[in-house]
Amino acid sequence: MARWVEPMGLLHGRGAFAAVAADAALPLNGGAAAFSLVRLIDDGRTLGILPAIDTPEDWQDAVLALTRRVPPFAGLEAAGRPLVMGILNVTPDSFSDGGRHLDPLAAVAAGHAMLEAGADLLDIGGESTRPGAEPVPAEEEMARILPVIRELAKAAPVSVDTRHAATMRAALAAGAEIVNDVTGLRHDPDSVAVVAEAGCPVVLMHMPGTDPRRMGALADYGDVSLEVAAHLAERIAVCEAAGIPRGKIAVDPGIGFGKTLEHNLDLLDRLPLLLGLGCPVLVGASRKRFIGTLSGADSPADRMPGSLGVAVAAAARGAAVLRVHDVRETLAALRLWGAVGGGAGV
Ligand code: HH2
Repeated sequence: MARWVEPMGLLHGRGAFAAVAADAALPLNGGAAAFSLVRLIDDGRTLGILPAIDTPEDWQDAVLALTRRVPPFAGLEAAGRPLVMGILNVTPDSFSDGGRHLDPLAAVAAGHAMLEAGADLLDIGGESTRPGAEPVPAEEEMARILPVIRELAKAAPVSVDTRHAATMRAALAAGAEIVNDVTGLRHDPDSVAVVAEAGCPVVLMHMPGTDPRRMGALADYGDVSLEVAAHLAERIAVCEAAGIPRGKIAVDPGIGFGKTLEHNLDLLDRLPLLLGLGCPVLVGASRKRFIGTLSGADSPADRMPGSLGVAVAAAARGAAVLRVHDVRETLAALRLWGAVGGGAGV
C-alpha cells in the first residue's frame, strides 16, 4: 500500500460535534472523535496537509475508510472507551510481573483480581518477550499457561500471548478465544494455518525480526509510523490470503519492540494512521521502559502513573484495546477522560 491518509487535527467531545456539524471536520472511526486535517502520503512522501473536507477526489475512498467504524475486537465492546486487557505473565522473568504468577494458583488469583477490577479480557503468556529475554520451548510454555487458561477461560475471554503454533493450538483447546502473537504470526510457519483453522480473532503486532534478543539492533527506520503501518498491512494481506478475515484481526504497533524512545512516541502520537487498515488497534505500553525514562521511574512497579498518561493518549487517538498491568487505575483514568468529552460520540 503505497498511499496513506493520515488523519490529523483530532477533536473530541463538544468540539468534535461542532466541527462535524459545521463541515469543518469528519467523524473518525464512526464518530469516536473527529479529524479536521489529512496528510496525504504517496510512496513515503508527504504530498500535502489539507482540510479533511477538501480532500481531492481520488483520495476520498481512503478518507471515507477513516470515517467508518472499525468492527469490535473479538465481538467485545465497552461503551465509549477502549477495552482493557489485563496482562498475566506466567513466567519467572517478565519485566514487570515476572516470578509473581509462576504458581498456577497465584496466577489464577491474579487473573480473578484483574477481572474484579473490571478487565474486559485477559492476556496470558508463558514466555517473556522483553528485550534480550531467553526463548522458552513450547512444551515449557504450555506447562506454565494451560492450567491457568483452563481456569480463567471459564470466567472471561482469554487471549494467549505466544509465538508458537503448538501453544496456540493447545491454548485454544484449553478455552482461549484469541491469539496474540508479538511476531504477527511470522515466527512459527504453522501459526497462520492454526489461526485460520480455528477461525479465532488474532492480534498482529509489529516487531523487527522475530527474536526479542536481537530486536534492539534492528531499531532502524526512516518514518517509523509509516513503515510499521506498511508492515501491518502486509501481514493483514498474508492472513487474508490464508483465510483469516480482516474482521478477526487487530493490529498493534509493538511499543518497545525494537523501537527507541522517539520511535515509541511517534507511533503513539500517529496511532490514527493505523485506523486506515480497518482493524481495531491494540496498544501495549504499560510500564514499559520509555515510560520509566520519561517519568523518572526506574522500577516497572513505579511506572503506573506514566502508564495512565499513555493509556489516555492512546484512547484519544483511537486505540480499541489497551493491554495493561494496572486494570483498576486504567479504567478510572478512562472513565474521567470519557466524562470530559473523550470517547463521546460525535
Ligand atoms: N508487549 C509484551 C508482550 N506481549 N503483546 C501485544 N500485542 N502488544 C504488546 O505491546 C506486548 C505483547 C511485553 O510486555 P509484558 O508481557 O508485560 O512483559 P514480558 O514480555 O517481559 O513478559
